[in-house]
Amino acid sequence: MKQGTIIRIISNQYQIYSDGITYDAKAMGKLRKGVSPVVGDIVDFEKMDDIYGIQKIHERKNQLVRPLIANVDQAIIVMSAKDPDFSTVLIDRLIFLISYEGITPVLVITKMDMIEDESDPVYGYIEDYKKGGYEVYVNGKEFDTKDIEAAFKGKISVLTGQSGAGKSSLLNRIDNRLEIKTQAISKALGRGKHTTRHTQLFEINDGWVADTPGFSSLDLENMDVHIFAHTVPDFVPYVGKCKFNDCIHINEPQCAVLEAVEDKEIVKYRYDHYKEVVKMIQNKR
Ligand SMILES: Nc1nc2c(ncn2[C@@H]2O[C@H](COP(=O)(O)OP(=O)(O)OP(=O)(O)O)[C@@H](O)[C@H]2O)c(=O)[nH]1
Ligand SMILES: [Mg+2]
Ligand SMILES: [Zn+2]
Repeated sequence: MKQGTIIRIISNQYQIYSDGITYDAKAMGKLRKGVSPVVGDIVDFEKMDDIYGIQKIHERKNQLVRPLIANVDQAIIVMSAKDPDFSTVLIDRLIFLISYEGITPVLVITKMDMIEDESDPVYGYIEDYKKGGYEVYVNGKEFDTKDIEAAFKGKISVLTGQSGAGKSSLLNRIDNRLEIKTQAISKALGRGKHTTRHTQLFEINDGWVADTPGFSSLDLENMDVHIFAHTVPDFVPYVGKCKFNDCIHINEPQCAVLEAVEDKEIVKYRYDHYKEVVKMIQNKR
């Protein structure tokens, strides 16, 4: 029996990477009745007559639904400085979603080559996110990618962000042998479809990076406001310090998060994005 990682799925054909070799395999009947393997799964497989069969899926550390991928160590939020416009609302929605799933968010701001004005507001936003405790990388055409490659080392990373943000282009810049299809945004957005359609893992720096069709909206139906209040990374240093254990940092007395916003330790617009999502979750119930 061999063990490997599922790096790609095309209809019911699974590509498994194991010890430097990629195998094509099928899911065995006994598996298919229960859970289907997804990209990122660690599986046991063996040769059956002329094909390889997946016999067992190892327990998942976590799982994202859109994109469908398991065992993610970190999610790279790719946001363009412009074209499409930089949006703190979008970044924060993705941070909330990813953190709620127990996955660490990392930011990459692309298309910085298109920013000419040194006083562009994007620089201020980058500082705000750094201050919030996030790892932030900037990139663009002709930029060096060494720092981002180092961040991929030994991990399973998933790229996420709106269509046209430059996710596939970033991977091509890191390794030009990948030759992933990219497309000018006017076309991509005009059709309302992503250029990248399938989730696939690429090997970069002893790690795996998933290029995905990207954007995934908040699944408010399934979000619990109390869990949410404890998983926003910016708030983590403060949550234990609120007067009430079940504080959701909206209007409770002696709330350490509200005090931090007051003291400008937490950036106000970022707190407001949190508050909007709390209201949205509450209105769903
Ligand atoms: N100037 C500049 N253009 C870029 C940069 N990154 C991407 N682009 C352009 O932006 C467009 C969209 O890039 P893609 O890499 O296809 O975007 P994506 O995020 O993979 O989009 P989907 O697959 O649709 O989700 C392409 O025309 C790229 O050439 C960059 O850093 N600088
Ligand atoms: Mg793409
Ligand atoms: Zn609080």
